[in-house]
Amino acid sequence: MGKLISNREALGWDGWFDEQAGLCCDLTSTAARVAAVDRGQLLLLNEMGAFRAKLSGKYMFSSNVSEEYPCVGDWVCVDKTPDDEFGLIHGVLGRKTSLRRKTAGESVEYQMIAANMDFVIIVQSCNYDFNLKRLERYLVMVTEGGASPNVLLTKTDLVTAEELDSQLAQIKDAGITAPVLTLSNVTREGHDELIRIVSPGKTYCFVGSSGVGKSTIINGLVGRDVLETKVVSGTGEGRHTTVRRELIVLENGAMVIDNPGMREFGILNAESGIETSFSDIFRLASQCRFRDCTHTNEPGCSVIKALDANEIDPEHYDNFVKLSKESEFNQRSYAEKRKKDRSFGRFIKTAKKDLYRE
Ligand SMILES: Nc1nc2c(ncn2[C@@H]2O[C@H](COP(=O)(O)OP(=O)(O)OP(=O)(O)O)[C@@H](O)[C@H]2O)c(=O)[nH]1
Ligand SMILES: [Mg+2]
Ligand SMILES: [Zn+2]
Repeated sequence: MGKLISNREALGWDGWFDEQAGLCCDLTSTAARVAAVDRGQLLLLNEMGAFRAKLSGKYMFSSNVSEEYPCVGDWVCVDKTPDDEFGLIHGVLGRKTSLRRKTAGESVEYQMIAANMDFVIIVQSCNYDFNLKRLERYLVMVTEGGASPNVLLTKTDLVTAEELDSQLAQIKDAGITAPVLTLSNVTREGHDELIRIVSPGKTYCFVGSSGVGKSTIINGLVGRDVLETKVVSGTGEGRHTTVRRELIVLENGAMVIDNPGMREFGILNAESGIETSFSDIFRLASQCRFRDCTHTNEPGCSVIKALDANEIDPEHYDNFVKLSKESEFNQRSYAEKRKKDRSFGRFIKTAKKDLYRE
């Protein structure tokens, strides 16, 4: 993180955050960007440099869902004098964009992955990891969070030109309009194009399965091995080399966020993301007979009509139905859980009142 930061704008700050700061920071505190979150302490960056900070007790008590805690890429209000070893964080500024997923397993909670990135680079390796359904799932969540998605296919040295072409054609046929890049960290083909794309002051978040080459790409952008990388088995199973998310400022002033590989990427409340990623289906849906048509078995459904006429790809349609159902189901469970949490909160409050009245 050798790059000297001249001002907050260099870290992605703009007028939008001025407004957010007005809502949560007092005059004595300064803003800083979260570069890493470790157990109990955070690494922050601002024009004073890199420094460590902790959450104030008050902030910890007032926040009860994990989404409210600062994550990589967040802007926070922090108090720190030159004598303090740690800064003290009082608040998290509103997020301009975010990337979050449903936590693994049964629970219905969001897990923040990163915040305030301009672009999310969805990385798939073309030798074993290429999967159109998973790509669509990522695209839904990225779009939902407000950042622009890019697709990056790695390890092109391990497949034939025909295989690569077929994958590119599949992406195009699925109606995916996000820019697609291809790259090999071995032959370095495609590297210059990636370097040309990353601009100063912008933040790029790299996501994808374990072993697809995320950290290798970032090392390539930095120009030296700042991140650990490891050889993976043929299928990429069972290993996670990167264990923490980290924001790195490149020599040219662009910022990149490395992430641990993701196995599961559950979606929650992603209607507008689904609408963007499946815009062809949504266009047809506006002509369905019923406004609440689920496009599965209703009469007068123009989506099913197009499917029967072979105008939309059956797999694309199946994935649309699956993601819509998953999003709706998770959203319903989430709403129920929040309701329960709230009534539990009220119960605690009345219990406390009763206690003090005695
Ligand atoms: N053949 C080939 N190997 C690559 C390429 N890119 C990365 N690798 C290798 O793939 C392995 C995994 O790369 P990493 O960069 O650690 O993968 P990662 O996505 O960061 O993995 P996690 O940190 O576990 O999420 C390493 O041995 C890399 O050297 C590539 O373009 N071609
Ligand atoms: Mg890694
Ligand atoms: Zn319909």
